[in-house]
Amino acid sequence: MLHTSNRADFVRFSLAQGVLRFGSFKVKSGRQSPYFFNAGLFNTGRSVGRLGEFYAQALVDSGLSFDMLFGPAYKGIPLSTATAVALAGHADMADRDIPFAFNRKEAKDHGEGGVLVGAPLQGKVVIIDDVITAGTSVRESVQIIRQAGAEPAAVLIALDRMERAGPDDALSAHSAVQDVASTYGIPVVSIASLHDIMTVLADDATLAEHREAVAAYRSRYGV
Ligand code: OMP
Repeated sequence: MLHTSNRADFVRFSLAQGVLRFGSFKVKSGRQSPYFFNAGLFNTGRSVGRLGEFYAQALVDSGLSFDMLFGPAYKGIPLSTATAVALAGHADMADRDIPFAFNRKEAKDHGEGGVLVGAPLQGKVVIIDDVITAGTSVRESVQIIRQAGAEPAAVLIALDRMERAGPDDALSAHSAVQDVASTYGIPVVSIASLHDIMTVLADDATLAEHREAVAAYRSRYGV
């Protein structure tokens, strides 16, 4: 199955690039996580090109209909660019040439001006990000897209950590990703998830030492 292999292949690729690491990491929520995914380490031409292909494949596999991409500053800028390039070369996209746009963090008062750069926001827009932690950047993107009269159609992320939001003594029943989907009424598509990381851990004997900590973290915080 192509879908499954795109997911597992992405986990293996992230491991090979040093983007996905096992160990002990304090994450934004304050939790001590046995793994960390640092998308900023896709930092060469070849690796960001391959990353774009993984995003493009996940979007095509989702079957969702869309007109363009939006990448929130800063991290979303190379992600949306690389994904648009990959979509242009994707066999299932026929002759479509997908436009993309991104925002500036600061509005310019000279030159072309404004906060938006790239193609005009119109139609069904896919927001591209790396990891959703609190959903702040998604909220801003949804506002920007709606203000332009366009329609947020989906959020496409690299990794869904599948963990419940909230403090330890009052864990939410939902993950940040599920909250984003229900708050805005749009699907969140991920290239891979914690589930796929665990599949690769189970398959790869060289990673056996990390299985227990990841499984324990998932049973404590997982959805
Ligand atoms: P936003 O702040 O919602 O854009 O989420 C990105 C944050 O997630 C960054 O602050 C990262 O430190 C964090 N993060 C990862 O990038 N990868 C992880 O595996 C876990 C986290 C996290 O802190 O939850």
